[in-house]
Amino acid sequence: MVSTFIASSPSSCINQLTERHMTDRERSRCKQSVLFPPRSMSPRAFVLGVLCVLSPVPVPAHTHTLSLDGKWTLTNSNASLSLPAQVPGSVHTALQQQGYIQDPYFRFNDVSYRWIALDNWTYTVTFPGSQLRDRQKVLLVLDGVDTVSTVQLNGMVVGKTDNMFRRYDFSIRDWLQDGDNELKVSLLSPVLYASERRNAHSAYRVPPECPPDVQRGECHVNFVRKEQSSFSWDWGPSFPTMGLWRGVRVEAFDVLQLSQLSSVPLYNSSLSQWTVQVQLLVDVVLKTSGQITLSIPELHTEHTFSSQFVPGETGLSFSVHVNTSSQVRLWWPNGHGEQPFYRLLVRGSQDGVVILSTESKVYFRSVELVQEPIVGSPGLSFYFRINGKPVFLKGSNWIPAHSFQDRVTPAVLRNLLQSAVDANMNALRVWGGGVYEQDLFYDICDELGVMVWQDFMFACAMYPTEDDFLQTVREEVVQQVRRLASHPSVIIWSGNNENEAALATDWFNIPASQRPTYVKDYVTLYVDNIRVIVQQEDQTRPFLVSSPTNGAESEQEGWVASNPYDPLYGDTHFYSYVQDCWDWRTFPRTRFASEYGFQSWPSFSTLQPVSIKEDWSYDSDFASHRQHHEGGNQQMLQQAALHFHLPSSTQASSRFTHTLYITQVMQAQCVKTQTEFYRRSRSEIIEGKGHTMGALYWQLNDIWQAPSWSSLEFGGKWKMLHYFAQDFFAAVLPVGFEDDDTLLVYAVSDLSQDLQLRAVVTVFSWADLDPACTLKSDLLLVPGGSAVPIFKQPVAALLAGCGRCTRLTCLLTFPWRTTAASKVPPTTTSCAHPKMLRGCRDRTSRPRCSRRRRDTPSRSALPPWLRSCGSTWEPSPDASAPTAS
Ligand code: BMA
Repeated sequence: MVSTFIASSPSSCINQLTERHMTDRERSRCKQSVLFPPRSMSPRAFVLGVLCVLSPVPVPAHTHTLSLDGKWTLTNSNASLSLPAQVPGSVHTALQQQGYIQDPYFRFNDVSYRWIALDNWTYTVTFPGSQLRDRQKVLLVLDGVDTVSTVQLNGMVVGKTDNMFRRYDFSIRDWLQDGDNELKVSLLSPVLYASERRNAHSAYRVPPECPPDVQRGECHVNFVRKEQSSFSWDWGPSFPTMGLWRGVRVEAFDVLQLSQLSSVPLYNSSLSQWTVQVQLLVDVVLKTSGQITLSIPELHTEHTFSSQFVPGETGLSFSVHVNTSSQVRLWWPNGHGEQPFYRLLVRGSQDGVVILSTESKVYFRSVELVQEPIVGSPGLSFYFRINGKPVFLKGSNWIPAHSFQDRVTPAVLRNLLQSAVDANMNALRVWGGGVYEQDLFYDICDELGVMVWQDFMFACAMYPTEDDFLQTVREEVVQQVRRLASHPSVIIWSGNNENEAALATDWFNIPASQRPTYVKDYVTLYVDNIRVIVQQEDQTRPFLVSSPTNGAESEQEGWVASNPYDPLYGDTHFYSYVQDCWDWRTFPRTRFASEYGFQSWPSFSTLQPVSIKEDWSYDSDFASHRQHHEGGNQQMLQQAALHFHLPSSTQASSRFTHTLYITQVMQAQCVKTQTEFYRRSRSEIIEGKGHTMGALYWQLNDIWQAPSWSSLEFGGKWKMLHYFAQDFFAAVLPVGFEDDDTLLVYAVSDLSQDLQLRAVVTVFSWADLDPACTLKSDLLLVPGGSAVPIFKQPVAALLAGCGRCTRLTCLLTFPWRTTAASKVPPTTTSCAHPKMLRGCRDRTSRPRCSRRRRDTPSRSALPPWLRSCGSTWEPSPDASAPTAS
């Protein structure tokens, strides 16, 4: 007997009707759902069933899929609460939607609603069993359970879950009834479960036991395979979520079905040929044989393979050699080219009958992580070559966009990722304390040319290595690599966030005698398990064990380097809140800066909906409650005070909003200084250090309305930093800085082609918008992908040559003259901290400052804090004083 299955999600849908039985409307709806799969589909729609075939070939049988997404019932442990709940969804969201709780983000509700995650909750739904039991195999597929649960069908336990990052398939045919079937997913409190697991691990502790008090979080999250930041983080609240956070469905089939399709391109430079490695994961019920045809029509490539299907879950691998006479268009990161894709068609047949048919996108790009000796420098390089071209990674770090993942809509994702691209970013690191993002995240990154540094979800902790823990992690890693491998945006896998550093620099006061135990656990988890699996599953991408790490050098040192922050190797994370951030000498001249940053507050319009009038002061309980980084609010003021006069309005609400604003000014200027330092260090080796090839600041987005290192506020609004990023990540950038009382201007170019550039330094008095003088360099060659000094002059001589200029009375701007059409942002530098400046008038004298000659730079080209005067400052319209509501 021959049977057909229709390919796995997202490009399949199910049913019990053949296409012949479909109405035109159903057929068209079906085709649409293949192209644009709905977020959820009601059980009724699925009971009706729609047959989707991607080819017009007659189909004798098929997979029958019944979606269980939609309305379920949610009950707490003593049944005092019972309410409708949406799947996919979470307990918190359901309680809020049904009016049992307020907005969890309002004021102190994270603490008020702590009880939710201390209770156990059960999701229940019923579904019809008819037509499912006729099939040879029936699977209950749970795409994401958060987290620890027992799954029962008609009172029988059919499976258990303990990992929110895995898909679970449970065989349920034997427990199905013809009529209604009751499915129950009983979730344990993750907080209580974590505590039990910790208590069971008595031989030695697995730190940290709990987060710092300032985070108001829960303990032992490292014992549960769930979003680590859901028990609180230094930028986020504690909402230990529970729920069915991804889809649920029943799949019934007779012979086989495809559960996964992935494809990765490999380039053979000696043959100048691309090969696409295609992997099909097939769930086979009955032994059968057939033919698989893989084709990329646009590249005139088609290969047919004979296959044996043996019962069980089988991985089938095929190498599709692309026709060498076809011109392959490559996928490039944003700013380096386009992001074209090709259609890969997969067709399975037996005796001329289609038994499998699906398609996916295939992109062509190669990636190498280059770690090799550098002339004139000890250590090793650390940079990415994409399609053979060294690329400087410009971007930031991504954290979960909401505590409740069901609230991360396609619009939210698209808005945040578009903002990254609008700020000239080409890379994001999906940080290891959050979640492996949903498919759409990577689809958008593919489309926009955003490279993804993908961490595995382990952060800032030691982890247990019991067999069951390792086993669930192994399954998680296999599944995630297979799910994400086809995305060209993903350019590197990385084992964890900061766990090598935590061990190497002893964050957790581990006694020296016990250190070998922890190093052994570390190597067991990240090297012997995760690394081995990733390298088996994906030979096309580099794997790093941690971030920060010394990379190849860490490996030499037994995977835990003595100093994983060494600027001569690998990547670094660097934070310093106390030193003057305008002094670039305080920054490490690293090979690759994967984290650095400064906090700021979000704007008042973002805070207002989750606060009330009494919260609107910098020393309110609310202001300290939302600050989860010890001393953070004071650090921001101290850093701002190094450069600016702090707000001193006697009106409390104005003082508050002005203070929010000044923290954003401080943050923007600090991150700009640091990023410009990294970008101008790409071509130099100074005192053995340099060749910096990446600047990913911490952090892109926010999880709630609170102070953090982000450049985008919760809700997507741009902080001042994000506007600055648009400039400091521009493809061609002038960087001005002082070294030993000498002004230097560097030209940084990420372009492929060479440029002819002339630096034009214009000196202004703070008292007047007419330039005091202008100096020009010769026209100089700036090679593509380089940073070169193009202007150098002692500051004293430069200012003295400009009439009555002094450090305190004048500022410098660098508009550019370039032979290329590329947009170059104007850059401005002050020779002194604004609070010390002389000559700039306060607001009452502003009319005088509006005089401007036509050929002088526009006032709006200056950063906002320079647009106003140094002795005072002016908030943006956003930061206007609040009105009480
Ligand atoms: C880094 C990150 C996060 C943290 C950030 C700011 O270490 O990996 O853990 O939120 O610093 O402290």
